[in-house]
Amino acid sequence: MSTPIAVQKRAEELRSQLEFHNYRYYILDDPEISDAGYDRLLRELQDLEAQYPELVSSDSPTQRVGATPLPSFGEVRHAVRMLSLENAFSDEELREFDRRVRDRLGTEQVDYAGEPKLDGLAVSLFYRGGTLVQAATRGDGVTGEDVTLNVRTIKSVPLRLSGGDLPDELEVRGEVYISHDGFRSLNEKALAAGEKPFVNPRNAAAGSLRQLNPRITAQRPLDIYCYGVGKRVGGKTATTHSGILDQLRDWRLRVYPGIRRLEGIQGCLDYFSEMAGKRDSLPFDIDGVVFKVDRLDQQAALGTIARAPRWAIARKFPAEEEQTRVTDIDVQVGRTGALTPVARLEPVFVGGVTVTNATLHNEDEVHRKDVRPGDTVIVRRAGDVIPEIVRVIPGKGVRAEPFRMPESCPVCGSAVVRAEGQAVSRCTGGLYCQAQRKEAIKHFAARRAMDIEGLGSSLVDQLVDRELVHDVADLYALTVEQLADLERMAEKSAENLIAALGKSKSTTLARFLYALGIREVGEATAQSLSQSFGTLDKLMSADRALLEAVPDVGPVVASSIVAFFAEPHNREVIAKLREREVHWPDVEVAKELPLAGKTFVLTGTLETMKRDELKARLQGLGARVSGSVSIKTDYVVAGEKPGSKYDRAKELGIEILDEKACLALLGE
Ligand code: D41
Repeated sequence: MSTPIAVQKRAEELRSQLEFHNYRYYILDDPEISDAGYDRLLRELQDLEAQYPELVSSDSPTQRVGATPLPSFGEVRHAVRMLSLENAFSDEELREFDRRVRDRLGTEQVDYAGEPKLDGLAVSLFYRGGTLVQAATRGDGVTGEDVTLNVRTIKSVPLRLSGGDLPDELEVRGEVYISHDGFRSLNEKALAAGEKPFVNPRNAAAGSLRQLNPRITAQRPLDIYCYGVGKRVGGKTATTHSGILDQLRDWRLRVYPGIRRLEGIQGCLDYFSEMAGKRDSLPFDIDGVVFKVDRLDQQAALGTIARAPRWAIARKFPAEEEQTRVTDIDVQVGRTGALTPVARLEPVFVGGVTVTNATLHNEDEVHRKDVRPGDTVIVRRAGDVIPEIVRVIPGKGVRAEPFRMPESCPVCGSAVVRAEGQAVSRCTGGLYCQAQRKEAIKHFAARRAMDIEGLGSSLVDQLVDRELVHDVADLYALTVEQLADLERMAEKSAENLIAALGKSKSTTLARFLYALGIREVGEATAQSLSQSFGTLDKLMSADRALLEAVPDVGPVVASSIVAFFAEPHNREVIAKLREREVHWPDVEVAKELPLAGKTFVLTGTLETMKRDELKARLQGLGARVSGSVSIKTDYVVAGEKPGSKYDRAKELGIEILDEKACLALLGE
């Protein structure tokens, strides 16, 4: 049975439409039809081909993914040798290249084409009569591997060329790569499937292209940019490299849009700076820029030495990844007490600078990468990002012990704790630790804490830097003379500050607790604690269970409080504060909290505080705060623009308090 002419025609029509839409989507990145529209066309063609199998041709869009895995790759001898590129690692080396080119050509200025150097794999695509018939890796330049079935699965590789002046035979060269997005999603999938992730996009591209099963390759986000032509028979030849690239584009091959003609060496230097600036924002890895003499007659005159053309050079960026050795792992303490492990490295030039340290972020990160002193590691520094250890290179011989977070702070010796479920380890000596001094003092002096007027941030910096103050208690030993000596401090303001310090000594337990800067203890919690314990000594000797009985205090807050007061350094500073007459009245602890048994509902926007804050304070006094109004509700607190809860309260005849009335209830 022969295929009806009308069917043959329709199949041909569908193929060119599909090729065209593929081109719009994958090459121009500007689709004309929806994915569903594309699928409809594809399905129609698949149906026709199923009905009339003799219609199927190898360049049909239905035939991208081959069915059967190969036993191994065949060898391909390149019709024209695939040359390699010489490298220039500095502007000076690039200038020397240009000088050599001009000397040989005997001209004053040579024009170049500049293009990014993609960090992927070089391949050659062989088209006969406009149809892709073979694809090969570069291999050693003379012979490569036959990866035709795999390359056919790359959507941006046309199975059929289109356009005018098509050569009878055309060997296109290009770079197969995986974009950053593609790499990320590929590795997410690998991790989800419990497989080992790829170390970088280049390795992922190489691994994907060298799959014996093209069905696997078809699922990899491979892409291509074409940068040149090898063998060519027939068709009209361009006279410049940029002209060739224009032809490739016309034939629907994918060519990088930012390739430019450059005038002389200055053009090259400018283009290099431009691309260096763009490097981090490009959606794929590049490791440099390639410059090629643009005129083909000049290329021919220059010729080739050894394995590289005299008319092209790669100006390489500094590598973003290098190998070095970890000499030690130190632990740094941040100004809020967070401990950060830092790898000390044998100096290595990477990403354009010499790197001697790399952060390891936290304990889990060190263990995940299993970095130990003495290890050889890959260090990465991309753009302005801080250097990182990518991975350890397994070595021979005995390794150091696995890293362990110190149990005491390397700065002040206080105990180190790591809260449950958190990645950070922290020094608990918040009041004492030199690393946290400035932050602790600034917080202590804040308006809502001890309210020391005039003790601002820069003044604290000066006091600490000049070693006049080591901890918050030292503030109360300062003299007018000492203060008047500081920058931007007159006698009068020094006197004012001393007066403010004096005034701040008389405070409340809640303020004092908040001022200590205990982690997780904000104003509302400090209130709650003060109400529940009444005295500092009772609070300091409370255990976790007792603390957790306080409204608004959960296990994390309780542990943080226990750890803070367990640290002798903190207790010393507190004792010193009391010796220097910081005092507060004891708080009367109601047998039963004043609002115990009362249920509140909050609605609308409050003027003086956040709803959560009011909620915490009400809870501190024993109240229950509910989200909905019912007959069990005792009070509804209504702020600005109250919602339906307000109407409901009115309906049920429940007492409605405005903000002021509520604060009065809180004793303010
Ligand atoms: O982007 C690239 N990786 C790239 C590689 C490029 N843009 N141009 C290239 N040009 C050549 C010559 C000049 C030799 C035709 C290349 C390569 N070669 C190349 N890729 C791998 C080895 C050589």
